[in-house]
Amino acid sequence: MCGIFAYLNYNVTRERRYILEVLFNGLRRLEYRGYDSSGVAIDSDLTTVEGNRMGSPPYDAPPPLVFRQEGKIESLVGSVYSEVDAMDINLEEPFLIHAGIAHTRWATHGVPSPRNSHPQSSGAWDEFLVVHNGIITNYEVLKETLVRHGFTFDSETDTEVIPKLAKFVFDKARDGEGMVTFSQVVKEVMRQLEGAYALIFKSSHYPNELIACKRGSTLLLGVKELSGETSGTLFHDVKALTTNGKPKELFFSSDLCAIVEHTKNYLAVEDNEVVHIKDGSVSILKFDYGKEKPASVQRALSFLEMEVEQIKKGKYEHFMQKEIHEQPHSLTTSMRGRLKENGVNLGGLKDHLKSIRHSRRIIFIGCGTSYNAALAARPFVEELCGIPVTMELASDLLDRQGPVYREDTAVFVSQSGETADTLLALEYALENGALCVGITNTVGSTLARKTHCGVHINAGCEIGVASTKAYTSQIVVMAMMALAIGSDRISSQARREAIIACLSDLPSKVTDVLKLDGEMKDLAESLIGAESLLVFGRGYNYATALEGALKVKEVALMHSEGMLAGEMKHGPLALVDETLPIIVIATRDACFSKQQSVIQQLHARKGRLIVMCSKGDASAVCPSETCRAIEVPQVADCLQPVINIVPLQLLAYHLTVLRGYDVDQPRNLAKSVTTQ
Ligand code: G6Q
Ligand code: GLU
Repeated sequence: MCGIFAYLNYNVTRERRYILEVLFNGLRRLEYRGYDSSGVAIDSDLTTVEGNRMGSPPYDAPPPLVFRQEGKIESLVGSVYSEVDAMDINLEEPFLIHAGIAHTRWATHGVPSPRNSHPQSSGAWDEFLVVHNGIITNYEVLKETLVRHGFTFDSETDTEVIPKLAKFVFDKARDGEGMVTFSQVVKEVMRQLEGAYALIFKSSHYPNELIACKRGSTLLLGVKELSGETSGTLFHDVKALTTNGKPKELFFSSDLCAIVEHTKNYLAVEDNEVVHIKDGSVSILKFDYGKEKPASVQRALSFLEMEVEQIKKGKYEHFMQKEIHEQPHSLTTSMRGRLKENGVNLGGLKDHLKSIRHSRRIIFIGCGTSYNAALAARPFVEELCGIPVTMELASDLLDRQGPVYREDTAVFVSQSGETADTLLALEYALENGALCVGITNTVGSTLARKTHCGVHINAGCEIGVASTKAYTSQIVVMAMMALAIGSDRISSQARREAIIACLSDLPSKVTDVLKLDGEMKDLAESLIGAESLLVFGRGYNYATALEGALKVKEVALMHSEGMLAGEMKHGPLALVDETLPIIVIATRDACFSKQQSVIQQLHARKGRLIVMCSKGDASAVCPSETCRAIEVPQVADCLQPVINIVPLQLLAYHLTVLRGYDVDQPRNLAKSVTTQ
């Protein structure tokens, strides 16, 4: 949800057009997260500005050019180029050093509109500009104070207090001692802000400098040296890397997806840090508000294990389609280096396995698809670990303030690692003393940083809002986690070995099940006009029913419900007639005969049946010729959910395309839900 991007070139000449394109591309990479408006700020020059503005600005450099637009990024791009043209600004003008900032906004305070878009400004002459991700909770108080000091506000955003506060602090300091550094200004602003945020500041008083800081929201810095390339080395000292005057490019982003095409050397900014780029060097100050003086910190750059191909569609039409089809590969990368013949090796968990084994219960906590993945994992975690597992939707745990104890292991599952509800539940579990384990796809995410230990699912960047490959990789990672926790139980050794053998074979089985693509498209055609869809599952595949229905709901915008088949007679049966399509998952496992009986009962009520069954079972499970079968390869019962979800993902995808909806950015949804 929403995104920040900034680009600073140092000692390397870049034309204004090039700079704009880097900023626009950064925004395009962030687009998948969801947004409603966008904006950029770049430098002008005196000649272009003086012809367009009245009076004499109180600046140390020409005021910047700020562009803001509601709607899609391409409408911002179009309007920037036509405004630039109208203002007669030279797009080929070269800059040896330049700092540009950009933003995609997901409105929290004030409707989506150009005036509420970011960068938000300190006022006339745009002396301070800010892009912001998050919410400032005390903005009303700050606004009142600033209004009393003569500031007037142009937007309805909470953000606008930030650049105005910066100007207030700057003016006051200048009137007093005369000199104040950019980081001193931001430090003072930060001291006054409450809430969760990631911010980037640009100011004409500090030309060619940028400041980034955060509390809560994610912010990453990418560093690209243009001579003496740094790639291949794992860690660098940021200061050493950036104080040598060599040409370089620096990027700030809320997401690694926008950085990877430029550099793989990055650093995750931490809470209460102020990262200052000046003269091509990066300095980091960490504020501890109990103490007067901030401490300067040295940080190492990390190396990003991500390929540029992951952020491109390649031969596919949509990211969701690409991500469904790359599951054999994503599952392979999730297991790479972790699966051994007689066990698994999860580096991020090994020091905590003993504590987990001693815990009184495991609590799975997540939202949406990640919750469903945990639900799919629950039966085998209970079986292999012998520890009771309870399930919590993060928002519900918080609403109830449900009991969490020191003896609990709380496992947080989140693709993005940034979902606000999940992170708040994490804070709650930490306060209550539980051992907190993170399962996430996002290296450097808040979840990865704040949990005691965890496992990255390594599924690669997931761009489609509808989670697909992350879901299957989450299940596989939780299977490996269960194998690791239960590895001291001699009685289940044979079962563990069988699961390990099946895991190795799983990518090829997923390749098989993907061959159903054409069949699922046919099925989607027959369902285009349906108003509703039910999916019945039980046991290992109760989660498959929920997740399949969620996929159809969120992208195809069709009402669909996943239901526990055991509950059918307790209500849902009343809905059954010859028009309502019902998918029953009846692959071979301990629940097979119960599902056969469900099929018979639905058939007896003339239900419009579609049955998912194991290969070769179609004639045995379909009670009539009108019943459609989806035959899938059979794998170990506990891993069957990884196979069974694939045809449902394909069905949701084709239904969406056929119904003419946006596959990758469904209506009203964002990839990471960073508000409660
Ligand atoms: C699923 C959606 C959504 C998502 C949740 C949790 O297709 O993307 O249900 O799974 O919003 O997100 P995280 O897994 O990032 O916490
Ligand atoms: N709260 C800010 C606004 O509404 C920022 C929202 C965002 O994160 O995009 O403008």
